[in-house]
Amino acid sequence: MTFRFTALAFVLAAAPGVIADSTISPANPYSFSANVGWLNNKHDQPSAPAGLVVSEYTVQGYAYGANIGWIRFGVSSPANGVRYSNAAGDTGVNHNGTGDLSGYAYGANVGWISFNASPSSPDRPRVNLANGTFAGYAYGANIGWVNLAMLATSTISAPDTDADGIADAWEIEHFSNLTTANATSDSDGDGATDLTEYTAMSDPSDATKFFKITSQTLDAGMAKMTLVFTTNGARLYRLQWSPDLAVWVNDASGIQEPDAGPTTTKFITFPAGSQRFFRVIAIKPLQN
Ligand SMILES: [Ca+2]
Ligand SMILES: [Ca+2]
Ligand SMILES: [Ca+2]
Repeated sequence: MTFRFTALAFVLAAAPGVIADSTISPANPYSFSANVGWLNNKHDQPSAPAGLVVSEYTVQGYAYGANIGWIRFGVSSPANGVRYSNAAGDTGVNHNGTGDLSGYAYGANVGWISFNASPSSPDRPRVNLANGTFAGYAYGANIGWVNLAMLATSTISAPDTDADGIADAWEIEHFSNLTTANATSDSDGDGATDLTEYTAMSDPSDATKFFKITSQTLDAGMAKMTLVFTTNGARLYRLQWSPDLAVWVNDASGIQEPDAGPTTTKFITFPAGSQRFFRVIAIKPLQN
């Protein structure tokens, strides 16, 4: 009997979509300041934008406090099409893609509210990509600390006006336009399309970098395979095995967060058999 174990790296392409409403969870819309009370981050306005829209690159929209009125996180698109510079006329809250927030919100009655904190601070403002819950604090001189721990987003949006499956901000970040990259282009010629590189958050301009399994180690019991694969902190991962490349079975661990650093090590268990295939799927957080 021969045993064949093959490891593959796959990505799922997300369907293009337009986010027209707040991404904030209806059940968890509030943040809290001891000085001014509850802030509703999903408060609808008569006209767009309404509550907060958490995307891969920014947090846009408005929060509302009964005592202080509207707080603007970011309204128009960033000047560079990617993230706010937080220079005059280009202010807003940014998301680095891996959950950390930065930048400034502004309320006419309360002034600036800072989301900037040391990346190592346990109290830095951030969103958990696995479940959408916020954590940490923002700070304004006039309203004090704003506790984000009760707040959650249901989804993370990725505006895609040309509907090629690649977020506009990513296209502009890497190519400065919305036309170079599309669902079939492969700008660095590494065999991974630009859409695949976006979906896995690999570098579309470096042919040595693409989503791949870098090693596989079969346990002596023939029922456990340890895979090392390239990863990005802005993505989640699912391992699968197959007997025939037709039927794929999810690993019981479900969707998993990557390790810190450029690669992640996970294992998958499977029933004994003469032939087994394995793959890792990169998943856009809170989008699939
Ligand atoms: Ca696009
Ligand atoms: Ca490529
Ligand atoms: Ca590449």
